[in-house]
Amino acid sequence: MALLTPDDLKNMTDDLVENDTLIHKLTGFSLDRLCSEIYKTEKKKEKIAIIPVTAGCGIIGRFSESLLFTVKHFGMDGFITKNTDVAGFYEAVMSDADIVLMADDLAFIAYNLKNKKIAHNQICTGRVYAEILCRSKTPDLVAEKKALVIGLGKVGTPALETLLKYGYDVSAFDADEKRVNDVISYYSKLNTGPHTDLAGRVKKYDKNAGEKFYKILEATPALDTVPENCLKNGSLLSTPGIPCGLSKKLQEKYNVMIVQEPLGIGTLSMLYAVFDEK
Ligand code: NAI
Ligand code: 2YC
Ligand code: MG
Repeated sequence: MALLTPDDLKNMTDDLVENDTLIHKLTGFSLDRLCSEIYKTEKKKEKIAIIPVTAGCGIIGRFSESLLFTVKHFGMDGFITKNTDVAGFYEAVMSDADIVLMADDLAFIAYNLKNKKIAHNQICTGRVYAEILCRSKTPDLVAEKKALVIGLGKVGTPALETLLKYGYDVSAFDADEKRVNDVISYYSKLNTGPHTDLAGRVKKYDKNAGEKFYKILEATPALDTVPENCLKNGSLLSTPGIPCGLSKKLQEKYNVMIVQEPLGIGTLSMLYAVFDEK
């Protein structure tokens, strides 16, 4: 499990504001409106408690503060509990919180105490970064219903699923060859029963074939995972991956637009996943 570091979060507030502006330009929706569209939910006046958790590798500097910034930036009522862990959960409930946000090294969740909805960061992150690709409206991007997904882990897999649900043809790549083969064979078996719409539209990405993409999703913890020969001028890279998988040099050479932010976009997706239906 790739854990954030305080250094990953040092520019998080600017990153979130800049990405919100880019997402609005690409999709016509600000990030909170986009999340409301995705989940068909709306915030009311929920009180959101952020509980620092000391388990495993312990508290990550700036993590709770970054969550609080995200909550407040989008106009919601939030606070960080004074206590950590179980005492923090007790404090949240006694403070009449509606939603708790808390993370150990294995899971970062949002739990709505009132409607009992629960959301997982990796699932919600994969979904929102893929939705941004699918809903991007600039002329070239709209025409192309195909995408390249690099990284088929706990974030990349929900992203792949989201692209398929939009009817995209997906080229999939992962450093783990077995993982790629498992994903390809899983979807090729879906040509019977209720999932025929997902069947066969996933193929193994071949770096040497030189196929180019306007829409690329990267969800790996590695550098330089996006190959130059997949890029078009003006490609859109939607990537939760930390660090960024595309070099600055290639980004500038191909005028690549990049949606990338270390925590807030995924967190807002989690919150809208647990809000009440509209
Ligand atoms: P994971 O470990 O479940 O999946 C990562 C996948 O990338 C694995 O299948 C691995 O084989 C593959 N991979 C590793 N190196 C590669 C390379 N050089 N080329 C191609 N594939 C490679 O990790 P998870 O949970 O899916 O997270 C992926 C990335 O997203 C991590 O960097 C994590 O820190 C980040 N993340 C970012 C969030 C955000 O809000 N920005 C939220 C959650 C995760
Ligand atoms: O400060 C705290 O409360 C820590 N227990 C938080 C630990 C978060 C560990 N997870 C991660 O760093 C990554 C993030 C990208 C979000 C999901 N996993
Ligand atoms: Mg994010």
